[in-house]
Amino acid sequence: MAYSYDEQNIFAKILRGEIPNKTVLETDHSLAFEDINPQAPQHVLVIPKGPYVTFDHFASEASEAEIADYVRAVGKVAQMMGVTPDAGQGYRMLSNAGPDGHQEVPHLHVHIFAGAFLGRMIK
Ligand code: DGP
Repeated sequence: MAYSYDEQNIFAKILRGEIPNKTVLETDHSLAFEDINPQAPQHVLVIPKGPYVTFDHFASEASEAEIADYVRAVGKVAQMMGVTPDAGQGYRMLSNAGPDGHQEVPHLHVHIFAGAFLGRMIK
């Protein structure tokens, strides 16, 4: 499966520093920042720095170092948000992919929602 990555997507511009963002965490291969249109009291996006469109694209083409960094960044952000189930709260992770998944920005991102009871689905 060939994926074509659009270098002009908004998250690519954020990674190049062309658009500002409210950074929560930056690592060698990942960036986490606040969603511009929060759907919960806390809503953070975590993206890999590499040019990957979706999770399956990332999983098939990213290096072990990128994958390890990204998975750890996602978990670390939840811990930094202070919302882990161990802290008595909880969170939701979501990654939309492609047209049927209602993906608006074609650069892999995991949403982390928290800060309120989320019900069964919020997006
Ligand atoms: P999705 O539908 O999963 O592709 O969600 C894309 C998310 O990206 C959406 O929740 C809004 C967010 N978003 C779009 N443009 C910007 C931006 O310029 N800055 C930030 N921080 N978030 C953005």
